[in-house]
Amino acid sequence: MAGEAQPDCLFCKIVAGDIPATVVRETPTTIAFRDINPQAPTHVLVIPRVHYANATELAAGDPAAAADVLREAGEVAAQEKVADTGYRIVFNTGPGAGQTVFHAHAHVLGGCDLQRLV
Ligand code: IU
Repeated sequence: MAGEAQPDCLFCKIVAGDIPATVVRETPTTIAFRDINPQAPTHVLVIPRVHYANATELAAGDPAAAADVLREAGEVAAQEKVADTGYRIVFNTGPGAGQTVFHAHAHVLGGCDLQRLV
């Protein structure tokens, strides 16, 4: 059922504590942890505890959790001290956009000059 943990989902396993992650923030609805393959000095993933395949499905199925993810992305930026210099929030959506883990997540990137794509 939509929103329920998926046994084969790596991020559901992080939520369950079955796979380790370097957690930087937690709320009742979200977890933020460092990306294992950082693309910037600050590269943190913010995930909802509920399982949806991507950000669009999360927003449709659980808008409050989607808002929590976005709010937490800003809190991560502040905590990582990249809020003043600027940061990027990225939701890769679909394999063609580079999504490899199909549990909604925001990439929070900062701490360097980020290449401008859009
Ligand atoms: P993507 O938007 O689906 O491509 O992002 C998935 C990210 O999850 C990617 O940057 C990985 O480095 C990262 N990641 C992680 O931080 N920890 C993990 O255990 C796994 C992937 I699997």
